[in-house]
Amino acid sequence: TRTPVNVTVTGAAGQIGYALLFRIASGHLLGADVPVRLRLLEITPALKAAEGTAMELDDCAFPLLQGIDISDDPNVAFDGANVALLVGARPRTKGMERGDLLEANGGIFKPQGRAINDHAADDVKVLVVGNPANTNALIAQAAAPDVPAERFTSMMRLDHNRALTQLSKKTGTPITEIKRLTIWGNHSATQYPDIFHATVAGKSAAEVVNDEKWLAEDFVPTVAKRGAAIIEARGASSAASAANAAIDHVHTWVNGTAEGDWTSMGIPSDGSYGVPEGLISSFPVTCKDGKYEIVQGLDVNEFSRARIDASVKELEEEREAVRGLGLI
Ligand code: NAX
Repeated sequence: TRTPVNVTVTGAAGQIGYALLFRIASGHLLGADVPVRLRLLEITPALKAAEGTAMELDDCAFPLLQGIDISDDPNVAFDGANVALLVGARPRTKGMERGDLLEANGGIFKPQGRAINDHAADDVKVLVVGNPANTNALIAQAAAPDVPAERFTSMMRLDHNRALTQLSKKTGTPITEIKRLTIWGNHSATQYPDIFHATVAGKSAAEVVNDEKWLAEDFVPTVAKRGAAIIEARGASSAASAANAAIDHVHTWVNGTAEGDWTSMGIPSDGSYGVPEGLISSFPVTCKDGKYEIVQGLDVNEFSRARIDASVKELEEEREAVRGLGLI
């Protein structure tokens, strides 16, 4: 029998946690033959709710689930973590300025980064879901100097999946026939979903669509504002789709991208495509053997350049703000 993989999930009692944990336990995160041990981190007042979710996990009798630990101490929850899913965050509430939001999240992600640094397994892979995800990932990464920076990633896969479906609907092509879509930049309304390198049933997506007005005025804003549209419709933010994207992100990172295709991940920039080094920004990446690489050599046209630059500028401003707050 294989040694179980330790998967730490923060914000385990929240709505994404509720959609995520059952899929991890049933083998969708790492594979149908990989046993897992769940380590749940919650704040003290939510421990009881986390225990309730753990009771339901027990009641599923998942063959792969080797145990569940619950804690309100990051040093305990990240102990031996091979995969860390940082979902819990401080949401923006009415009247809150960006500086307040970043500061409140710094209070969460800095100690968690430190705990990962001190207690996680050597091979730890970190995915930050909690918003502002890219900058929260930067804060955690900066607090973990002993962990290779590239292990800290942020979730852009929900945006990527949203873009896939919009393009699939527009072109009447199944999702499986769409390749090489890219999300660039920040997980925010400035993100840029790029179809200029994408293919639809083997043909250039931009040529198949052939409608720059749709691209600029429909596709890009629909993908970028989808989160708000879900809140408007559902009365609550995306949860099952976010959990699904977290599963996809880690599964792809561990098991690889398909030949000839790529995905989108928020990762520390190496300076590629003019994105300042160190910013955690979304890039087109291929994954193999548990490692990712930025897809190099893509032509970036004027339409794309302006939008990538705008999103990267926002990330730089967030980085400046957390620097000013002493969080990185
Ligand atoms: P919920 O409010 O339902 O759950 C969050 C949970 O985190 C709560 O149970 C809370 O007690 C816990 N928590 C708070 N501080 C914590 C800490 N210091 N340690 C451990 N747990 C802590 O939110 P939910 O809908 O689950 O969303 C979670 C986060 O995902 C939010 O920040 C949200 O903005 C973000 N999202 C990110 C997305 C992305 O694509 N990157 C998309 C979906 C989602 O909006």
